[in-house]
Parts: sequence; structure tokens; C-alpha cells
Amino acid sequence: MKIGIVCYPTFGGSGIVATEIGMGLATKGHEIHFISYKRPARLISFQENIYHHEVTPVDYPLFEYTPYESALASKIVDVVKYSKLDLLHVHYAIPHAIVAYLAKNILRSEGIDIPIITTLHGSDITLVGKDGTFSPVVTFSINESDGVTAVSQKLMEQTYENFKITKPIEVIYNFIDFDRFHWTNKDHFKKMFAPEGEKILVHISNFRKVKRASDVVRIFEKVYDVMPTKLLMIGDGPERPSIEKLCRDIGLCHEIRFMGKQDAISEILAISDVFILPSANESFGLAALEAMACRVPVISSNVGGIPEVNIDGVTGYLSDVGDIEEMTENTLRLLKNPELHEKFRTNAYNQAKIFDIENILPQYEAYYEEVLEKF
Ligand code: GMT
Repeated sequence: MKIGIVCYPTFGGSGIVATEIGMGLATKGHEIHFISYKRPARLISFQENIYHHEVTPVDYPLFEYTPYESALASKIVDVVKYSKLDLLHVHYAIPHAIVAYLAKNILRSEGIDIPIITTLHGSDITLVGKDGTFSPVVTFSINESDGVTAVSQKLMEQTYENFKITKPIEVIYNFIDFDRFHWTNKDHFKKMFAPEGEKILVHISNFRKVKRASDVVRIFEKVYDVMPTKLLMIGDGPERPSIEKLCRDIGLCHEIRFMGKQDAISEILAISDVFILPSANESFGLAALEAMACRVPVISSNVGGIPEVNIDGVTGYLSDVGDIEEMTENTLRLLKNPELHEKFRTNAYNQAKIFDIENILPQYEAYYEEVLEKF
């Protein structure tokens, strides 16, 4: 198949999932055309059947807001027409689903028909999408898609709760590529951060408010009171300056390392003991799955789709949002009990196996076939 993938090119979950789907499908022989405003961050290696088409909106003094949507629609029309695509898969409803709808109609006026599949990722439904600013457009564009998928059961339910949806939504879970995410011995690397054999807590996110990264620091502070520990904070985003200030205020800067955006996530996870994800909202929690694939148990909140990934008392522990006390107790329970920790490490890995790319990618292929057949 020749497949167009429209996505955000960032380190955010939706962009990562879109890129991984494309790279996985390309390995299986499909021709993949990424359409985005930058090369997707995870598109690191060259593959002969992967193409990237950059959207470059034109600036003009009249435009207070650059009309990115029009530039994207025109690019989609161009790529579908000249690369002769069979199907368009858009990730994150806003604005990609409505732009795809526009492009589809332009193409139809030229006698070209192409089905659109929209994958819902989370904040496009739960945080941003349901706001009145976007909801009519999100509802319409979901209903006009030829196929709709959600990355968790919970996200599917929330979509039906928040919008008047007339389309069936298929749940296809996010996935993990074990060729790239697996535990390897990185003791030399671990010694750099924890020379005295301290335990390592890790948090990876885009440092938006919804991630509650300050809870991570508060949990660390309490754990540190009990045993020698280090904290690695990976990623970047709007809340980072205030979180760094919090670290200075509590006098623990020397034990906390802000590493910014990183490519070698798997290596960082390989030296980590516990992953902390205290989000206020999370449709899936891809970062938690990456941790579990590297045998790192997860201490998380119990919101959204997280309980479908992290199993309470098995692969980690789940608590109510903001329950720093309980998250601290659970972290300490694992860190203080090597046998339990080891058991949870194995459980986390086994649970991650359910989301192996080898199991999930065929579900996307089957869904593509189904949509194309009905189209
Ligand atoms: O985590 C984010 O805020 C980024 C966001 C995105 O769309 O890029 O992530 C969402 O999609 C990921 C991939 O499907 C999910 O793993 C995240 O849970 C989801 N984030 C939220 O629901 C807040």
C-alpha cells in the first residue's frame, strides 16, 4: 500500500506513534509518505520506501496567524495526487482530521477518491478537543473520517461521552518496538549518575501542566529522605523552569538531573529503577510502556488509559491523582524490597510484551484493508 501519514513531528506521543507505525509498515514493504512541518523526531534512519514531505506555510504581513491548515491541505492534495496514495492516516484530530477532510474534497473535485483514517491520541479529545473552540470541528471531522481509531478503551469511551459520534471507533493500542526498547547492561553509565549505587527514579514527559512533574519532585523529596536516590528528568516543556525552581527551593538540585530532550531513551531507562507518571490525564501513557519494555516498574496515577497499561500491584502501582503520599510509599516499597522489585521488573516486561509492535502493527494493516474494502 501507499500510505500518507499526517502527524506532529515532535517528541510528543502522537508523533512518536505515527512515526513508529510508518517505519514499521515500511519495513513490511509499504510505501510511506510522512506529511508534517518538520522531519518527525523519531525518523532517524534512512529507509528507501519512506518519504517526508515538509509543509512550509507562506508568511505574509496580513496574517496574524499563519494559515498552516491551508498549506497542509494543499500539501496533502499534492502528495496524494502525485505519489498516488491509497490511504491517508492522520494522527491527532486537531487540525489534521478536518484538514484531511478538506483535502479529500478537493481531490474528489478532481476525480480522485482517498479514504481517511483518524487516530485519536488523547488531549485532542480530553483536554483541547472538547473545548467549545474546537468541539464542532472535532465532532464533524471524526464523523466524516472513513475509519477512526483510539489508542485505549478509555479514550474510545471518552470520545463517545464528549462528542456526538456516529462512527464506530476501533481501539488499537499503542505499541513498543523491542528491537529498540529493551534492557541492556549500562552499569558504566549508571555509575555516572549514581556513583554510590543510589537508586534512580526517572520521569519522561513534555513538561506540560497535565504531567504534574512537580509531583515527581515531591515524591523524590520524600523518597530521598528515607534512602539515597537520584532523579532523572527527561524532556522539556513549559513547566520545566518552575520545576527547576522547585528543585532549587527544596535544596535538591545536586541530586536531580534535567537532561532535556533525548534520543537514547532506552539507555536511560536501562539504568532506572522506577518510572514515575503522576499525570492528571493520560489516554495511554506511551512513556510508561517504554519504561516497562526496559523492565522498569511504573508508579502512576490511575487516570484515563493508564490502568490498561500499568497493572496495579503487578507491574507497578496506581494511585489517585495528587496522592503523593501513596506514590511515595509505593516507590519505597519497591526500592526497599529487592525481591519484589525484581518480580515487578519481570511483570512489567511481560505486560509490555502484549503491546509488542509485532502484535499491533498487523491490527493497523487489517484495519486499513477493512476501510479500503468498505470505501
Ligand atoms: O503526552 C502528551 O501530552 C502528548 C500527547 C500527544 O498527543 O502527542 O500524548 C497523547 O498521545 C500519546 C500517544 O498516543 C499517549 O500515550 C498519551 O497518553 C497522550 N497524552 C494524553 O492523553 C495527555
